[in-house]
Amino acid sequence: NPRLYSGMQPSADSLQLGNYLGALSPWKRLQEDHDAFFSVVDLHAITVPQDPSTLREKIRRTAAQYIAGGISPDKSTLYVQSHVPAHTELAWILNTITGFGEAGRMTQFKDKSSRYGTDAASVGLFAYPVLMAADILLYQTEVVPVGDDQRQHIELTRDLADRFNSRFGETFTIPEARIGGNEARIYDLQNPTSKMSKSGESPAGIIWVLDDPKVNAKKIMRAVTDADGVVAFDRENKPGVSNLLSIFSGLSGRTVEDITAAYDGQGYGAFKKDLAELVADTLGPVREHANELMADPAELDRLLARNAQRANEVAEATLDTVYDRIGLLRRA
Ligand code: AQP
Repeated sequence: NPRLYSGMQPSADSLQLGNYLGALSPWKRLQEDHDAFFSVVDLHAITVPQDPSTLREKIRRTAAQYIAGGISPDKSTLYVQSHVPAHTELAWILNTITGFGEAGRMTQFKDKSSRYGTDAASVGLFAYPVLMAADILLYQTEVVPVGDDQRQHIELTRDLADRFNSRFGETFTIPEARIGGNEARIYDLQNPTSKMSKSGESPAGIIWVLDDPKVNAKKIMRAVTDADGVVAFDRENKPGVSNLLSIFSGLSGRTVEDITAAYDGQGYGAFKKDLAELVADTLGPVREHANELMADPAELDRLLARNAQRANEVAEATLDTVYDRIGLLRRA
């Protein structure tokens, strides 16, 4: 089976609906016919300030949501990034072949550093995409399923792999991004032109996977729409309704055309009510299962340790080749 890698940051108490639709649900499908590695990227999360007293809990909660969302720790390798030291070791090496200007062009860095201010933005935040390249390349990954916002980072990963291969000899597989349809970019419910994000600012605009299903249903009912009352997909002129259609389609597996036809001439009320139910019915069981897993952290830690062992074996093999290619003296 083709090798697949992806990950998410444990940067909040819960994942948000964009993480669920743009990443977790495609992962679940893809693990069936891929040799999949899914990591909780804790080292990425600390590129912006995290509270040490809650970070550990967030790491476990993220892993629990992977499992509750359908990732099988027997079929797939599900582990915590920092449990595999090769990620940081390879990242350092890739840093040395990454251009300063090249890294500076990453739009995610520009967005996040403007939020924190240039002085508060760390070198780690700047190097974030290089660590991500290391994550992917260590596993000789062929397929990287990510949301649309990660397109530029995958391009950089491909460039770095290609550069390394031509400078030092064939070492890395060149990975391909697998980006979904409409559901690959979910927007904030209150501000439907900016992406839904764990670090987003509007509490009413973010659907949290682990939130009370009733609260999530209410947020859908209150989502921003427009005055014309027609359920139609038009990202430019009807960003709110289009976003709700993406969510509906992503959760139900129905096409946008099918959904717009079903609500033709009915206004937004019935459409929102059905979507609110769909969101609550989909995320409710994920929340319950995640809470069950969280109730036994020792068992969760054991599972993560077992999976990290497998990840380490694959990652160390790549790192050995890398050290050899660049002429380092590998520790005996
Ligand atoms: N709004 C979104 N729509 C579709 N996909 C999304 N993803 C994130 N937001 C959306 C996808 O989720 C995966 C993991 O993301 P991450 O946790 O590594 O970091 P992120 O992309 O920066 O996600 P957030 O929620 O916005 O986190 P913060 O606020 O901490 O930066 C990726 O595959 C991403 O595409």
